[in-house]
This record gives sequence, C-alpha cells and structure tokens, in this order.
Amino acid sequence: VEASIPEPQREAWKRNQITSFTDKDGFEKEVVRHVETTLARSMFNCDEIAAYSATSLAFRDRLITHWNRTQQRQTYRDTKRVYYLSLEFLMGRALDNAMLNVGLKNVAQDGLAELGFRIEDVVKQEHDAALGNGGLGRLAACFLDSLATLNFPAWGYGLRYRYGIFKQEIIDGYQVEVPDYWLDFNPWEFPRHDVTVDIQFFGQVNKKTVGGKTISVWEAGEIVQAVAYDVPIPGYDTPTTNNLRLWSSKASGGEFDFQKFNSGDYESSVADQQRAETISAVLYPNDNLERGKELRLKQQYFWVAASLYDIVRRFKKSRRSWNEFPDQVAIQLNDTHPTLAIVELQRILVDIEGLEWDNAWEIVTSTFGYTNHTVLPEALEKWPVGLVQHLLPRHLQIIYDINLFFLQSVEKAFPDDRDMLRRVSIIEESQPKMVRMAFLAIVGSHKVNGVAELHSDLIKTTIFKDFVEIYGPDKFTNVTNGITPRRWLHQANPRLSELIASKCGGNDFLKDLTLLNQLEKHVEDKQFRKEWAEIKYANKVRLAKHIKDTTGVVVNPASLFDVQVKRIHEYKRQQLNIFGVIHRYLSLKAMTPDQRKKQLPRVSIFGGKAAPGYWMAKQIIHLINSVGAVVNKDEDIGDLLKVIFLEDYNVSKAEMICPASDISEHISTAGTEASGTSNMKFVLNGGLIIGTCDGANIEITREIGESNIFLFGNLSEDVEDLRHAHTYGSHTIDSDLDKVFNEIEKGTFGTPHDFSAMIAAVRQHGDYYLVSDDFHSYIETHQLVDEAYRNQDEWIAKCITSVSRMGFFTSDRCINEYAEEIWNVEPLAVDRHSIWGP
Ligand code: CGF
Repeated sequence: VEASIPEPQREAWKRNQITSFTDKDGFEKEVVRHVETTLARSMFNCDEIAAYSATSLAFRDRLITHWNRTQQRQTYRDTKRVYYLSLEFLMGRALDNAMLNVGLKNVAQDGLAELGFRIEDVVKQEHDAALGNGGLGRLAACFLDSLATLNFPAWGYGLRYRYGIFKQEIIDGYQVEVPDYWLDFNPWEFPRHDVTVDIQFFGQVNKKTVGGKTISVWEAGEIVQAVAYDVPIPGYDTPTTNNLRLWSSKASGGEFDFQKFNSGDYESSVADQQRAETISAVLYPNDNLERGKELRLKQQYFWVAASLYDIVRRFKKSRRSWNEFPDQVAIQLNDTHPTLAIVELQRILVDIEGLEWDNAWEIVTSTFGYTNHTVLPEALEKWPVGLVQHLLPRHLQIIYDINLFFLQSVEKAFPDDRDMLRRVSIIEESQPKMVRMAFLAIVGSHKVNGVAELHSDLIKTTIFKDFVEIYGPDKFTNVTNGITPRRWLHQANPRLSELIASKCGGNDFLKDLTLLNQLEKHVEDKQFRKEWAEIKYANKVRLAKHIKDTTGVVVNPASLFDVQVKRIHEYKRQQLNIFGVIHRYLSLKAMTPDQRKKQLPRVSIFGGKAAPGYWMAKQIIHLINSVGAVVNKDEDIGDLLKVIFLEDYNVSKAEMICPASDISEHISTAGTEASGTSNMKFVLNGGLIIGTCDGANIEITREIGESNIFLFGNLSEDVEDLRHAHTYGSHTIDSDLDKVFNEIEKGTFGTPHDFSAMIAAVRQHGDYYLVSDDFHSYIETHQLVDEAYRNQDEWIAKCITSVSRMGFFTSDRCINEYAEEIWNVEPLAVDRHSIWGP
C-alpha cells in the first residue's frame, strides 16, 4: 500500500499528520476554532447550542482520524468484515457517548467550564437520533458500540430517515404525534456525495443471449439515487472507530425537470424529485407490527440494494474469487426487513457476474445470518406477490426459483408429507398470494437465531418447527440480547459507575462486565450500602424534578418509584399495570386515615409511544392519564399514590429514568416478549424488577437468583390452554379486576365509554393477553414488593447482589457469540499511531 505512493509525497503526508487534542488547552483551542471558523460566531454570541456544535465538531475531528486509521488498517489487512443490516438504529445522543468512549469527558468538562459552559447543559442541546421504534433499533445501536469496543471490523447499514420516530405530545390525556425533524444540524454525519448508487424499480425483465448463454436483464422503470452518509462509531477505550452508513434517497440525474419548469409546470417539475426523496423520508412508526405498504417495500429494497452494491464493490477491490466471498463477508439480517438482500445478492451473482445458480446460492447462504425478534403473527412480514412483481419483477422470479429448488429438496426428503410443502412454501397460497419473508430468510441463511432462550426455543417449536425438521436443529441457535454498559451504566449513571469502579479495581468492568461479581463481597459493607442508597436517591430527585417540570405534579423522591417505560402494546400489558394502580387506589380509599398512614407511598410512572394507527394502545395511554388526573389531586391519598405519564419517551429520557427506578415492570403475557432489553438496563442500574416468566426475565432470574426478582403469572406453556378455555369454556373474571372495571364504568376516571373496548377485550373477547388470569398474582406480588421495600437495608442488598451478577447481559458477550457461532470473524486491533503494524 505504502509503496504505491512516491517517497517524497509519502514523507510530506506523514510530516503533516493531524494530531488530536489530548488535554484541556488543546480541546479549548479546537472549540474556539470551530466557533469562529466553522460556525462563524465569536465569544460574544456563542450560546449553548453553538458550544454543543463546536464541542461535537472537536470530538468528531478526533473520531475521524481514528475512523480513517481503522478503515485503512482493515483494508490493508484484508480481513473478513461483518455487515449489520438494520432498518433501525436507535442511537440517542452521540456527544456524551463519544467523550466517554475516547476517555476525554473530564478534559471537555474543564475546558467548557473555562469557556463559560456547564457540560450537562451543553450535552442536553443534542437532539436524539431516533431512527428506530424500540428494542430492535436500540439493540442494533448497542451492538455497534460493542463491535467497535471489541475491535471487530464491522459496518452498520441503515436508512437516513429525514423524520425519525414521531415526537409524542400528550394533550388532554391523549397522544398527539408531531413530526421529528432532526437533521437541522447534525455534526455526527458525513455526507459522501461521491458515494452514490443508482437503484432501480419497476420495469420489466427481458431475456438476452450473451456468448451463447441466455441471461435475464432487468430494464428499470424508475431509477432513484442512494447517497451515503457516514456516522463514526467510536469503541470504548480503543482507537477502533467503525462506520455506520446510512442511505438517503435523491432523484437520479438532476434536481428537477427543467423542461417542465421552463414551461411553467412548476408542481410537476419537482414531482419526481419529491417522489425519490420520499423513500428515505420517514421511519414507519410500528413496533412489532407489519402493514404491507408499497413505500415500505421500496425503502427495504432501496436500502439493501445500495448496501449490497457497496459491499460487493469493496469485495471486488481485493480481486479474490467469488467463492471467497463468504470468507470475507458476513451479513447479519436484523429481523426480516433486509431479507431482499438474499435475493439481490443472488441476482448480482447470477445475472451480472454470470455465476451458475447453484454456485451462487452456495455463496449466498454461507454469507447470511438471520435474527428473529418475534413470534407475534402480526409482526411477521409478508408481501403480496403482485406488489413484489410490480416493484421488483426480476426479484420475484428469483424468489420463485429459490422456492422451487427448496420445495424440490423438501419433497425428496419428506415424500410422505404432502402438506409439508404447503406449510413451508415461501409463497403462501392465500388470496392474494404472499411472499413469507421469514421463510425466505431461513432458506437463504446458514444460521437463524432468536434473542433469548425461551424465545429461541419457541421459534423452534412453533413458527419454524418444520424448518427444524428440514435442516436439523443446528441451523437454529440462541443469542440472548445484551446492552452496552458504557451507555447504560457509565454514561446514564456516572455516580454509580464510579462507586462500582471503586470496588471493582477501576473501570475495567466496563470492558469485562463479569468483573461486577467483585461487588458481591461488599454487600454487607454498611458504608457502601449507604453510598449506594444515596446515589439512587439523588437519581430519583433528578427524575422528580423532571416530572415536576414536565407534568406539574410534585412527587416525593422517598416514595417507591414503580416504572414501566416501553412501547405501548397490549402484549406488554400496560393495561394490567394501570388496572393494578386503580385497584391500589380503591384499596387506599377504603382505608381509615390511620390505616393509610401505614401504607408505603408509591409513584407509578409510565412512558412510551403508541403506534399512531394502534387505537387500543392509544386508549391505554388515555386511561393512564385519566387515572392520574383523578388520583394526583385526591387529598385523601396525597403522596401515597401518584400516577405519572412521561411524554415522549426516548433514549435520552431512558438514560435519566433507568437509574431512578426502584422497581420496574416487565409484565408481558408469557411467551410474547422475545427478550426485552430494558429489564437488563433497570437491573444494571440498581433497580429490582417485577415480571412474568417471559423473554430474558427468565435468564435474569437464573443469573441474579429467584430471591432478587418478583416473578408472577402464568407460564408460556399454559397460555394456549387458557386462551382455548376462555373461548370455548366459561370465562370468569377475577373479582378484584371486576371491581376495577365497575369503577371505570361508574365514570370515576372520565367518560366510561372511552374505556369500554379495553374492558370488553377482557370480559367479552376472550382476554387474549390473560389480564384477568394474571391479575391476582400480580396484585399479590406487588404486596410483596411493598413489604420488601420497607426493609431498605435488605432491599439495597438485593440491588447490589443483582448488579454484581449482571455480567452476562453485556452486548459484548452477544457480539462475541455472534462472531464465533455465526460470523466466523476475528477482531483486528488498530494501532493508535500506525496502520501498517503486524
Ligand atoms: O426486539 C423486539 C422489540 N419490540 O423491538 N421486537 N421486535 N420486533 C422484541 O419485541 C423485544 O422483545 C426484543 O428485546 C427486541 C430486540 O431483540
């Protein structure tokens, strides 16, 4: 590499190598330079936003030198890379994370103070990068952090939505959606106007004979340009800085139709441009729900086609043979959203590169891995055949061929099971016919994984059962989700992180989370417990202030903070929680003042967005707010119960809420929550959890011990029978729950009609989510929580013990498992100073 550059030039480049700041003075110089030259401001008009921008630019410059070095090093060593394809990356804020990961937050804090700013205020200026709905997108963000921290050569590929997840406002107790335009000024992205790909849509497929061989040629009906935007991803305590490449859509070949413009037809002159830009305009705001919309399919193809073009272009530079492709490239499909990548790679290899079908298919299936995140039927993607045919005619042909060869092999292996062919066909013979994306993903990948043990078992015994028979069990595996302790402890809870470091021999636990186990020997240490409790209290004071500022409600930080923050969904059962809150309220009301005095004060805190089209979820939000409106001003009750709905839950709010929770709720109907990851965040921040035997709750229990978690409710193996009994047998509602319903129907919390569907879902429509079946044990278990909380000393001991046993839930462990079991890639450390090392 080096030899290709003439000696004198090489020397000139090396002589002028950029040096990054390492101390306060260097940092201040960079900030002032950016304020004055990049932002064209001065000390006289540098407000907090300008200070944020300049600080970010100073850190971005630093990251970019490392980013360059990382990329050059990987190219030079020509190692295998991982490509993580995710339609969502819920990154949150970048500045705080960058400062901590490069280890210079103190330097920035001192520098900013000298320049007249408080670092907390500066950090708060940043708009969350909210390019995701919930757990799936945040998992992708945690994985990027771990990939870089562990020095894996890896790229993320996603879409650069102009509007991320909507901003939620609560008006008169109802959710109102407001667009989230977040790109006003984003110092963390690099537009790469030189990295563009033309993406085709529509058109037709023609057969042509070239050199005696008949090939399929796809003539496009529309071409849209993909433009790359790169976001540097710094690892913690390593120079490795990986890349997240987000694609933005643009009209191909010119800005707008000049002829139409000149003839005065202004509106249609920009129509093509607008149509092209619409592709990357908005994130679909659904979590665990798929609606077959053409624009969504367009987004998916646009993104995977651009990404694959990029990956193939990079591979071709190494001049290796195609059979080496899987030795150089591992592509992970985050859910079925990128499944078209399988078809696109087959198309590139067969139609463009001229490989034989079987050879190409071998390469394709060795390259891809697929992660499933849900068993919920409404979330499993299916596309109408007619829509795929119209938008991607050549891809539909390839899908049919993949299916044909697959079904032929199934028929051969299972000659006596004719129905098997119908069950596993990638094409569902319904009206209209549908392409089953999960089946395509399984057939086109060498490994399929679920995201927690229970979930991975469930997919093998339910939705993918036939495929386990066809391929054998080894193709299916489990990688239990994890979270990055850098963001979810060190950044979100700096004081607790510091206290832990003081007992665990420094900050190494942030890179090896199993070192937390050293805390356990300090559980009995009174002083340590006291400091632990003080930190929790301070975090609660901070949240109480936020509650006061945003809702006007004053809450007492000495109360038990009971938190449920996540997307609003019937399967996550916020309705169970609010029914439980009403039950508590009624019990308190029925008490004498003396009895009340003995009760433990509680604040029930909710937060989360409902998909705009999910009516029932929006009714749940409305009920929570309606209950809050009554309870919070009830003088009989005072501090004994407060009900809060926090508006616009997002990553940066989660960073404030998780450290402030005493107990958090993870109460999905057993078997419905694939993993959950906020359960891990809450425990890692020294809170206990109440939960069902679902998703990762089960493994959390295994790790921290049954005495440190409050489990309740029916088990997943009983769910089907219970549902069946509701529908075909007699269904009696829990008597306490019935009282709650009666109170709602009396109008205590506003117009009863508003909530009648929610009640009918339980009473009349089969109670699909088993709210009534679990109500009694839920209430009883909350009583146990109250009792346990009264003994603060033991409570704190439980919290410390739990944290000490959370090492398993780091996303670093996940990434190492993926790397070994699925990707077969090795880390590649980057030298801080030279890319040319061994
Ligand atoms: O993925 C989820 C989340 N809602 O985004 N699924 N999807 N789709 C699951 O429901 C969670 O249980 C899981 O933790 C998350 C990440 O795997």
